[in-house]
Amino acid sequence: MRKYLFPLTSLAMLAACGAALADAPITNWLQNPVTPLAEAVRADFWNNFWLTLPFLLIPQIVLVLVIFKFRASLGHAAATWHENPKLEFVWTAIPVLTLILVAIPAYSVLVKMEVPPKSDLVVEVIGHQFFWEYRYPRYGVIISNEPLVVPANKVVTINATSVDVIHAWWVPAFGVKQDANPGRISHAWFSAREGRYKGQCAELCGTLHGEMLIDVNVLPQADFDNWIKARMPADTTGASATSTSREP
Ligand SMILES: [Cu+2]
Repeated sequence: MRKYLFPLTSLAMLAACGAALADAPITNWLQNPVTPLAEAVRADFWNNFWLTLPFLLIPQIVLVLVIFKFRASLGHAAATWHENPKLEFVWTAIPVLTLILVAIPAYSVLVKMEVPPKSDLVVEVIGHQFFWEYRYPRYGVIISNEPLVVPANKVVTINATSVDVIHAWWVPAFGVKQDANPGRISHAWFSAREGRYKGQCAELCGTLHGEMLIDVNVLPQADFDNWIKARMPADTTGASATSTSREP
């Protein structure tokens, strides 16, 4: 009985881990995507997961089988042969092919991220130690230390920068994580479904880095128009505030 103790304990531990994971909602470790970009990132994640999973499983399974099947106590002598060009060719070609299958869709997601479509709204995101400032240049509105408000299902372009050190504007549900560098403007974009979303500065920027939280309220267009009108400086409220017209 004692010789089965180790394999049996291992199996019991594996089963316990499996049961614990099966109960945990997947959103605990990967937030649900609410933008086309985040959906593309998620699809790419699963593509890579399934493509690379066999490389983890097959060698481990073969290793365990070989250890048991060819063990010395069954009378097996150690193998003395080496080199097998055919086998080496196959186990080089399969990873190369897999890497190509990983790279092609990943590159197309990268291009999608880097090249924003024509934007409906431009927001300037400015990182400070230790808060976020948001500017809506089209409306002359500047806010800080409060949620970013944007219209739903519209292309929002983020121009990110910083006044001090490197920060990063990260909202997982949007599939957006963009560095905000001092002296440089970097770009990101999203088109989100209605809702409230959370994020966090993703670049260690000092003692209160952990307090640089991000809240985004994605409102229906009409609600966004009302919100922005209420925030506009008095001398510009007479101007047209229809945010559906496209930004240059
Ligand atoms: Cu930070």
